[in-house]
Amino acid sequence: MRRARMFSLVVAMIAGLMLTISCNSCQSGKKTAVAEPYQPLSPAFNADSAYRYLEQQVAFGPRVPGTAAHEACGDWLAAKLAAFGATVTEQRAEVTHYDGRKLPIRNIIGSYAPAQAKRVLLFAHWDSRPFADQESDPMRRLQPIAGADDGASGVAALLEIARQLQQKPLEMGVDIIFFDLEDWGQPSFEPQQVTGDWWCVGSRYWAEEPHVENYRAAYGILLDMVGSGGATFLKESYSMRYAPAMVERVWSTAHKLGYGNYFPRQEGGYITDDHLSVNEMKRAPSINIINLKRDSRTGFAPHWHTLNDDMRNIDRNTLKAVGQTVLEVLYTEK
Ligand code: AHN
Ligand code: ZN
Repeated sequence: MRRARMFSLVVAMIAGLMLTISCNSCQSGKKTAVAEPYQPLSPAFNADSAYRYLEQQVAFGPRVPGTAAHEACGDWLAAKLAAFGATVTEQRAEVTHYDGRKLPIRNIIGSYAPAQAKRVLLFAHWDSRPFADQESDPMRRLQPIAGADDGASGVAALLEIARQLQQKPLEMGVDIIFFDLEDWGQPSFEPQQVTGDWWCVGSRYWAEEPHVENYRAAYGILLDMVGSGGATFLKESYSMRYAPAMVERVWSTAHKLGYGNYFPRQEGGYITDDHLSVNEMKRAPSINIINLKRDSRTGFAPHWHTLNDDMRNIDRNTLKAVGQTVLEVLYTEK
């Protein structure tokens, strides 16, 4: 017994010594051979959670302003923001559209630390387009789109960010705005194109009449079509004009996190989108993170404004790349 115990003690000592040596050598090897990986300061963005919020919006049916599905989804979005600890404000209005039709606007705003002077604005549109006017079949063009990517994806990422903001509060204020009536621009199949601004109507209404008087934020980030596989967020040109420093900060953060493939350092052209009025009215220097394609007919992904914009295109990895990048920008703010 004594000999056996002595033997196992010696074996344990030798094993321990070898472990120490190998550990020392591997550590010193790491220090010389591999650069220190970037250490994120943000909590982990849960892409499964974002995916579920996306599915839940699509399950209401097309979120076309004036429909029951739109109203029900709006109630659900406001309740989600409230459940995630935001102070919720709604802005309702009515506007006259290009065809003389009266359309309702319902902007939904969730605020964190509403009394803080320093603020950041995050936004996306929550309505979906009433007509799939990029379809080739004229009958199919009249149907509303599901808007999984165009609409629901940006909102889903922002809901997951809201959930994270509740769990790990920031000192600065954050406003999350879901803008309505972005996507009811006059359809391309109508022969008489009426002059006017028929896109991004909800955000223009808010930019002119914000929910808080003299509203200003340090910067703004718009998420538009951030859910499809193989998305490429080219540097949108209004973003470069109005907020070049933010473009640089967001793109370099994405590259540090390992999402460089989604954020090529290439310019993608001017896109009339919800960030335009926010910039023009000087509410916040704002950028647009939007999936742009240089080699497509429309400049967007092939499912854009077609009946194919449904769950089949949605890829959790894209939601993760965008969501984690935005979170990291927020949690590295000084
Ligand atoms: C225009 O095509 C004029 N603007 C694109 C903005 C948009 C529509 N984003 C999503 N749907
Ligand atoms: Zn659209």
